[in-house]
Amino acid sequence: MKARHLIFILGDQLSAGISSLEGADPKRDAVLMCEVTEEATYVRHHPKKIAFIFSAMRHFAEDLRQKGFTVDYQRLDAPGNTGSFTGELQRAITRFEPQTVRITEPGEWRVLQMIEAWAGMLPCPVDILEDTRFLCSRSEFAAWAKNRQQLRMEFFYRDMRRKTGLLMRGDDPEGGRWNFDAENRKPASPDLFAPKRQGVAPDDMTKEVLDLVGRRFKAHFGSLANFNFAVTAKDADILLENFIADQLATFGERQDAMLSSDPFLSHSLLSFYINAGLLDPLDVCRRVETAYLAGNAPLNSAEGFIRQIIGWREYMRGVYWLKMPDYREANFLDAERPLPDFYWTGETDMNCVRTVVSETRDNAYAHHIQRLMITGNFALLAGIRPQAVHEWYLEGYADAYEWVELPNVIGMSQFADGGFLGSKPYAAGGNYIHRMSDYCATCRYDVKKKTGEKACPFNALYWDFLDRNSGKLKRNQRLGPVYAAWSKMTEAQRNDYRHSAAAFLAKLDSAVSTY
Ligand code: FAD
Ligand code: DLZ
Ligand code: SF4
Repeated sequence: MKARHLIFILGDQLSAGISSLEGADPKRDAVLMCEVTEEATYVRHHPKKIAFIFSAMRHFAEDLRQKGFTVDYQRLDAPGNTGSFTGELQRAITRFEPQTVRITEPGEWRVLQMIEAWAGMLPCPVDILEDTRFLCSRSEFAAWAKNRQQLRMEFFYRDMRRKTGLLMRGDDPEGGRWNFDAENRKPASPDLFAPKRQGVAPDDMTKEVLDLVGRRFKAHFGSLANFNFAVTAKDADILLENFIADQLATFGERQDAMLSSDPFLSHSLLSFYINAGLLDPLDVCRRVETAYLAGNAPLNSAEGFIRQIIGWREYMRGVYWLKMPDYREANFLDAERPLPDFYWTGETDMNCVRTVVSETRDNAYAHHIQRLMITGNFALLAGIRPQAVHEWYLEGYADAYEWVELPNVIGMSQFADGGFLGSKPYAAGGNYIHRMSDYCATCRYDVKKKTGEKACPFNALYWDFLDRNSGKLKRNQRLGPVYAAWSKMTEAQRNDYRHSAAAFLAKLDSAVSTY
């Protein structure tokens, strides 16, 4: 078949309404989708993430065929698969001889560079279309950010509320406040009556993918066992409905809590589907708003949830495109320690870190506070190189694409951008973890002890981090009270912290990653 447009759909563009398909004509246009080694291995993605994407891609291709489209779908193990987007596109062009290639702008800077290079090497033009699944385009965000010395999510979020009308009463926010976070910082206890989380049993197409991924990506960190992700928009929608019915009401109050017996608490587990295109972010928010308006969820839950999506998610994307490519190399605190081996093995006596790493390995998921305040916080305090931390997150989570993962890691979690994205480092000692989780109760370390071999390592590391970085952080207004507390300590106390941290870090350095 000769095609008018060859429409190239990437693995995180699985939305029926994707801009590259707008106005497409099944009689005249063809679709290209391809599984390629380059995408699966440029970092060693978690096998569950690869399986999710491949299976969702195969199901999406089937849906397009049902709609009458010719879909050129190249499986990873298809004979002749070149293993790269560029190679697969070149092969497809010889088959379809299209007048133009159409593609929606990719999520990652790396892929955009690749696509922009196609213009000079292909026999036809390449149309790069805006990704209209985001509320705020790249240029709109750049205009918002222009002339601001500091960006703050909260102000951006208010604009997105006004733009969408979500939870608005005329010009005012529902409930008289923009943000109900103060009500969302409670610890949790196990909820024995919580409805069981529903997953989706793999169908034959998914089983075939699981077999392929199990064989090809054995060496990657992570387990394929108990794969139960939705791989179609229809099933993702059912999981969204379940979340709204069963968890949304308690989302707010349990948002910052961590429990050994419950890796998911009241979180939605929807980021995989939103990021890959199976769920539309604005539609998700509208349905949450409807549940609130119907009296099925309190405002602190609905507002908190909607803020994560139209606030944080959009803000992260905006910052990513504004700051790339330099953002990836940012290292404001000059942190140079390699990533410890236990980020891959989970073998550490720190119960909190062990739990989160093990859950990440098993589920390709950890919730926000686990990512921020356990594995992220530890890396920040220990001075791990931000780029190594970035790679770990990009590999470990099934929802990880650089546009959202990188600003969360480099900016929010590691403060490697020096405060461009957030106002202070998310650094905390053991007390915070003890207050928000039950991890400390069964830990070999004592969270109440400040220094010494038995003391919780987060305690001395916290003060040592502030001390080590005081030249760069001392003037940060939000850290004023902690630096005041540090200066009130006796020199002997301060030295105690320094020595304890040094002893711990020396042990850490003898166990660096060999993965
Ligand atoms: P919920 O807690 O139910 O939240 C609802 C939705 O809000 C999520 O599905 C997601 O779409 C959005 N959201 C919440 N927080 C954020 C945020 N900070 N940035 C962007 N969107 C947000 N999120 C990713 O999607 N991909 C990543 O690779 C990723 N890496 C992260 C790395 C670190 C160090 C940190 C601190 C956070 C990261 N996040 C990332 C944000 C957040 O942790 C996840 O979006 C969330 O845990 C996904 O689980 P959920 O769907 O159950 O979220
Ligand atoms: C993450 C990923 C993986 C593992 N594999 C593929 C693939 O084989 N084919 C594909 O089209 N997309 C894949 N993806 C998603 C891409 O990495 C993603 O589309 C780009 O990084 C742009 O965000
Ligand atoms: Fe983590 Fe410290 Fe608590 Fe152990 S005592 S679980 S290391 S915070």
